[in-house]
Amino acid sequence: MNELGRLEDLPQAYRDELKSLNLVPLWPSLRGVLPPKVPTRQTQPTYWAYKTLRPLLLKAGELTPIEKAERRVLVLANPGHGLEKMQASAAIYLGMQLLLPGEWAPSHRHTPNAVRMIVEGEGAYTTVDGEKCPMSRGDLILTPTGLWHEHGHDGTEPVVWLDVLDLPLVYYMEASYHINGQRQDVVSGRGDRQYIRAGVVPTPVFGRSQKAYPMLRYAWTDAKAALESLAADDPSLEHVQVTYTNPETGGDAENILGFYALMLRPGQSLRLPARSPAQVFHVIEGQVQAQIVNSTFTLVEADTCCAPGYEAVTLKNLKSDTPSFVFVADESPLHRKLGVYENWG
Ligand code: 1HN
Repeated sequence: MNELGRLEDLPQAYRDELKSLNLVPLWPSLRGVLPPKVPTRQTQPTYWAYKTLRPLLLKAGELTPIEKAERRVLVLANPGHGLEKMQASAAIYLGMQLLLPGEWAPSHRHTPNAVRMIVEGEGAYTTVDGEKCPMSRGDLILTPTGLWHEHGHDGTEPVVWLDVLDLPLVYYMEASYHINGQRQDVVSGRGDRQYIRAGVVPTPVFGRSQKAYPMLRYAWTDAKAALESLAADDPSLEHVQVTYTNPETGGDAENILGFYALMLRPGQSLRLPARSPAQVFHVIEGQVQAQIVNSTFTLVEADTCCAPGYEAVTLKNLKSDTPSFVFVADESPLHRKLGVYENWG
């Protein structure tokens, strides 16, 4: 390939004059911003074990009262981006949040979209846009951009969930901000009850929901039943996966990140093709080995890992007699909207 001129090749006086005028020559940096064939990725394959993270999160519960935290979270940060950037990938933020019995995380709304995947504990709930959503292990709860949300806990044990946000992207766009609010009044009507069966949606006077996000809670019992039914329907089906969708539009549940649940049959090894979006894997049930570039991670329940884009990933169910279930988050909706989505096989 043709070697391009370096900054040092230019006379110092010329460089100084450019700099004083806020001008930069492109050619010394061209290969950096536009590398040949494969993008440069700071996202490293990274693994976070729940067993090691959990005691530190509970310790945060002792060290920092909820009033001093608003949201008590340990961020799962990718060292490739620098820990202080608090990103798992270019567009994905991950955090493990702890809410103790009786605690209250006050109402606010913000521009980044969030979802929560409930990891542990019963009795907590989040109120989103007036809808009180109970939290149980494996449930997915949306808090899309702009909707008020707050968390409460009427139970007796700590509750932990995984937050997945598009914060890094929205922050990069200089579009990230929040507004604090009042405690919400809980309204009647719950999307997880209204949209109880796929293919059959409520039609009041043959109209449709006016809500941009008609379904906010996706119970794990329902997602798991869908996966089991899909697997039983076709024993030869390799990729037993469901996408969390907006039941009114059939599109992705949120605008920027995509969310999926994947079932690995007993002993199954599944190769996911190299696609442009980065991905996150979180084991809801079972035990899974993830092969990502040169790393091999063994994930037990509640463990999480991430993979850079443009790399194939192989997931293996380490359970030989039971299925394993994985929650997946990725950047597909973003890549598709931007027109940069690719599947390299
Ligand atoms: C947020 O609002 C929550 O509402 C959790 O629970 C994590 C991380 C960054 C920015 C906002 C929440 C967050 C967050």
